[in-house]
Amino acid sequence: MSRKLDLSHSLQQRAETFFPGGVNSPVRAFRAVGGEPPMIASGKGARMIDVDGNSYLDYVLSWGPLMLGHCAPEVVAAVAEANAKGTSFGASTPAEADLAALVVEAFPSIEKLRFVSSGTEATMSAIRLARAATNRKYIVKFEGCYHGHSDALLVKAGSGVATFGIPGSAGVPEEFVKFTLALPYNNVPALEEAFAKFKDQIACVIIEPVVGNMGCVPPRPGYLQAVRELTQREGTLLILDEVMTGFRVSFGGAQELYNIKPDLTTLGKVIGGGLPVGAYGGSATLMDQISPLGPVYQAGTLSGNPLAMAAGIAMLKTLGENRKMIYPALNVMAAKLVAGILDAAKSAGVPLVANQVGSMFTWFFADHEVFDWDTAAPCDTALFGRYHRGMLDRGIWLPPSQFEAAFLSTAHTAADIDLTIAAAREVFASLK
Ligand code: HOZ
Repeated sequence: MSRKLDLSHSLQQRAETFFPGGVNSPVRAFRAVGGEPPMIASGKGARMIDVDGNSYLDYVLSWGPLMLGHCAPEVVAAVAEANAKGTSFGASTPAEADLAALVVEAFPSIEKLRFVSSGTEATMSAIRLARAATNRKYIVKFEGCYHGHSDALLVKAGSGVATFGIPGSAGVPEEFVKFTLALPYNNVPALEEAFAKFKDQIACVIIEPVVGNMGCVPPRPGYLQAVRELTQREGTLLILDEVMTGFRVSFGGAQELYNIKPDLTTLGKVIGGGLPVGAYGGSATLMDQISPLGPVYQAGTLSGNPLAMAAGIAMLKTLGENRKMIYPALNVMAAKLVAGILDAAKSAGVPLVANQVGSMFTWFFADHEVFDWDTAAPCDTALFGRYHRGMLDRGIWLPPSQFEAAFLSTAHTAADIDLTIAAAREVFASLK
């Protein structure tokens, strides 16, 4: 079974003359799974079409933002309306506060926020604020968590850094990361030890409350509560990085799902409705330390961009108005998909385990529980690559890395789930 990819192939070759690896973000090059990365022509609902006319059922959804699928009519209409009025002004527009009001209502821990253009900017700025507010230098992150590509946060990171098996990034002087402590996820004693060793020196703990960037890895029961208690006890700020989980695992994010009140939250992906938006926010007291009210500088030409705000408002309004139906339905559908694929693997004798939180999930090619980076790393990535190629050949688009989460949208149907499980049965049978 193989698709025709002639046009994709020649366009990829052209792209390689312009971009490193032919891509503008490394994981898109499919290097970890092998095979040709198709060039996408369009998307509609749960499907994407490549330039050669092949259709794919999409479980990546632009790496999370597209909760309503591709070209959701509400989002398309809102962007078109905003577009007709002007694409960017470098001055404030009313839509910024409209989107902020929706965020603040959904996230009670956020009184004030700042819009930026990416998750990377959001986490980098939140950390700057945390250091300023505490007058401390050290930060704690967790192995396998990814918080964007700023220097201090690439240490033992997930996502592409994990996918390519590199410890961090070249070009980051060791002096720039000497205040970054990378600890194992889901491990309370390791955090206690760090607090004892760096007493009164840790500005913040930044964490993906449900990790998406080493594949989906949920917090063990009580873990986030322990992190919250320890940070509070030590005068350290807790930053929940909800770029992936915000408006995804629940309307109010992981902090609503697990009942955790962080000091700062970072958001992105879903809040931009598929356009580039990030945000960081927290109490008014903390956020008022940001320029021009306070001494912490952060700025952006396209921050609060009117098209992105319009897309975000349409997305959050639609999700908010239908949240009682959307989130439970996605959870049930995802559970059915996850169980169906596990069953298919079992029948074929392929070792596979899975993690799922709401509409975020990962199947790991392993026969042990995956709860941190040390348990994620030994998964059979070669087998994952063969599985990925087999599924793609059958029109199923999965994340091109063992260490990325897959997602569902409201555009996916029960028939899509059945079709995906049937495709997986064929692929698992061919893996022997
Ligand atoms: N931050 C996204 C989820 N891991 C990946 C996007 C990318 O690296 O292109």
